[in-house]
Amino acid sequence: MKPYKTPAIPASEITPKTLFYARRKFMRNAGGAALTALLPQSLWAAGPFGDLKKSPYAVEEELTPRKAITSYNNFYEFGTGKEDPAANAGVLKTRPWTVSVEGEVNKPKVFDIDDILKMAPLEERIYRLRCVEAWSMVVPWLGFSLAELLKRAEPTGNAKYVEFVSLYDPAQMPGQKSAVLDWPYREGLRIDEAMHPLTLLTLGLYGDVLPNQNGAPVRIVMPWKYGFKSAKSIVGIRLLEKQPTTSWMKAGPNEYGFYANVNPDVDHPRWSQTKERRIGEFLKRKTLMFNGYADEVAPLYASMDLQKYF
Ligand SMILES: Nc1nc2c(c(=O)[nH]1)N[C@H]1C(S)=C(S)[C@@H](COP(=O)(O)O)O[C@H]1N2
Ligand SMILES: [Mo]
Repeated sequence: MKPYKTPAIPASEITPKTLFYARRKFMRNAGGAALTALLPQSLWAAGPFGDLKKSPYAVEEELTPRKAITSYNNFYEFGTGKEDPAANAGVLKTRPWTVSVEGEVNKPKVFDIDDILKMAPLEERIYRLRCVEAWSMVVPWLGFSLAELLKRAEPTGNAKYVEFVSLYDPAQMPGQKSAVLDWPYREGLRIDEAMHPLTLLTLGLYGDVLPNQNGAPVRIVMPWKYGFKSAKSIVGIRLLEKQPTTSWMKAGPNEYGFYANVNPDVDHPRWSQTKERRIGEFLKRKTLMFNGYADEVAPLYASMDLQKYF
């Protein structure tokens, strides 16, 4: 992994949104509590999403600049370099787009992306994202709990796991011509993890639709797990009785476990997970258990050996 430098922001990028963040920071420095409540929505939601429901799950941390979130990515379908997705994902056609929900459900469904967008009120969720490569970001996502979508398909009593399948289309995704991963990208969760309200079906960031390099038109975001669990550009969700094998488990079974909970006490075989570099910062910070979401999610793993189920 190459060291990351925050790109300088050109004058053309100084938009109302940028001003908004400057103001937000100023207010925090001035000691203002409940700062989001004081801010005009109009500056925040300069994108197509006017009414954003306030989320109880947003962390109050300085946001990673939009420029960094959209130019330093992992999206191997578009290449393995951090700058490849921003350079190559522009061609991805995100309409028409459907997401099928199938398997152990009473009502299998194929949802159109434009219906998903209207399915539930969009919330802004400011989440930490911790990559397994020991860097992190703070991202203002837009979306709603995945449970909202899953419940419409009525999972059966046999639905113990959920599998996410990303788009397979080598004509649009040049990275799929290489066998670096077993395509299509597949990820998975236990059903209780998938139904947890923190699990976000994500449709946008920074008040706008998802940029292609961040997984347009729809992706998952799992804030307490390493970033690779947050599958991008998904076209299928399968409810299963048995635990699926994910693309990363196939690529490196000793390195990428099924659970992949952020855990500073369990090293990756090739590096420590005790610290992380917040993109844009110089000094490393300590990695938090479950990426700081232990109060919410530790009960899901109460009886599990987290060294074994890494
Ligand atoms: N389909 C797909 N989803 C993916 C990946 C990928 O290569 N392909 N990379 C993952 C990894 S390793 C990370 S860290 C996050 C990065 O998300 P971001 O680029 O929006 O920050 O996406 C995850 N989702
Ligand atoms: Mo990652």
